[in-house]
Amino acid sequence: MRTQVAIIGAGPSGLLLGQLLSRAGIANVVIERQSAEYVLGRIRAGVLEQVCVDLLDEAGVGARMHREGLVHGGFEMLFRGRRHRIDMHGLTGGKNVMVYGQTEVTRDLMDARSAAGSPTVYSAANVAVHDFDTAQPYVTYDTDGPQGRQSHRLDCDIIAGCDGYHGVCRASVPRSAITEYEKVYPFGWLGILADVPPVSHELIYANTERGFALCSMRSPTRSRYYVQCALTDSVDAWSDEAFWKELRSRLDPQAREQLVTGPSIEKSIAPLRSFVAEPMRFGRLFLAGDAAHIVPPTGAKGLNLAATDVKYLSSALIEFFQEHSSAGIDHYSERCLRRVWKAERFSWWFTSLMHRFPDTAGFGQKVQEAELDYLVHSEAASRSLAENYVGLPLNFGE
Ligand code: RFL
Ligand code: PHB
Repeated sequence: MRTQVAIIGAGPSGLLLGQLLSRAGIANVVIERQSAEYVLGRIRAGVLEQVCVDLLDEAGVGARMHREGLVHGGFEMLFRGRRHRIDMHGLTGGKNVMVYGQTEVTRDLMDARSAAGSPTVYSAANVAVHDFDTAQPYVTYDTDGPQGRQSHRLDCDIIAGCDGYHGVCRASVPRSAITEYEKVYPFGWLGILADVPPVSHELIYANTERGFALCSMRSPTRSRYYVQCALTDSVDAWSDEAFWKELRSRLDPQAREQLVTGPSIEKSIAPLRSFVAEPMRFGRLFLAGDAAHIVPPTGAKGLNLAATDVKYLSSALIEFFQEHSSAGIDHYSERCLRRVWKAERFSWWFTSLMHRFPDTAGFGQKVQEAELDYLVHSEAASRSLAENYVGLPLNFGE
């Protein structure tokens, strides 16, 4: 089999890239290790920047998002028992974010891909990328069918590594060609999804003596909540009752009263990590999204960064195939990394500000509260937070 772009991974990066390329008439095949149901079962991001919303529109998959997504013009910061609103809309000259789950984005992209008849291989085993330092790269993988296990080879011009943090693409690059920067945080997020109305119509980010908490949502009837937990905690040890009790203890009196609890429909623990691999291009192999970088979820930047990598990559590949120019692909890595590091900086800062660290005790908490007090009362500081939260423009600093 032959295609122009072999895309490894059917997460949001791979599916969005496939959609943008297909619309430009560039042939692509998506190869995914898991089944489609498994991919749709992962509960992850919930907040989309305007740039990401625009990209989903450009890809022709924005209709349901505009119908069902929730437009938010602000969010709340809770500390010392009181909430303070950050008026994103007012502070950024009219920008908002869209609350619409990654699961729904993925479903919309999968539906568009099958409607367009673009080939996708799910449940592919032993995916391997070859010869990407030449002009004839290829991908091999196995599938299970009625005749047993079959091996396949996909020849291509370009390989897009959209296979997430644990994928095969970055791992296939010689160690001497790649530099990795990493910071691991000494806590995780325990998250639950429940069919109960959200405690507030906007997100609440809470800094408390018991640790961080986040009140988010997926719809007017579905809530997503997180509490900071120890890395050694196991999901099974957290009953729903224990979760609700812990969340309630981290809220202000009004929210505590308004909190509606119910059985969880998903519960998981995510470790927090900052990670960047440089560069993001190795010959004919291009990394995009979590395959190249991870941010802690505090700033809601992961999916958004994946979307902007894909925008840069699709534009560069369209230029490559249609205008026979390699200017875009030559500039890809540098262009992405400038944006990536700004999001890394913001996510690290917001994480450091909002969480309880084991080694800083009372002093650290007091300094955080002083910074939060400054943040919500200084218009300049609030604007900087709002500007980063809604997302920097696609061509920022260019
Ligand atoms: P994904 O989503 O991990 O998809 C990669 C896909 O590649 C497949 N794969 C392979 N396929 C073939 N062969 C192999 N060898 C393969 N190895 C892996 C995987 O099965 C998978 O389907 O990466 P992608 O597409 O780059 O998307 C990135 C986003 O998923 C991620 O950045 C966000 O979820 C991060 N994130 C958030 N981002 C936001 O922008 N806003 C948020 O509000 C937000 N909240 C979050 C988050 C991530 C979280 N967790 C669980 C880490 C909240 C949480 C709790
Ligand atoms: C979510 O709704 O899952 C969510 C929202 C905001 C974040 C992280 C996660 O910062």
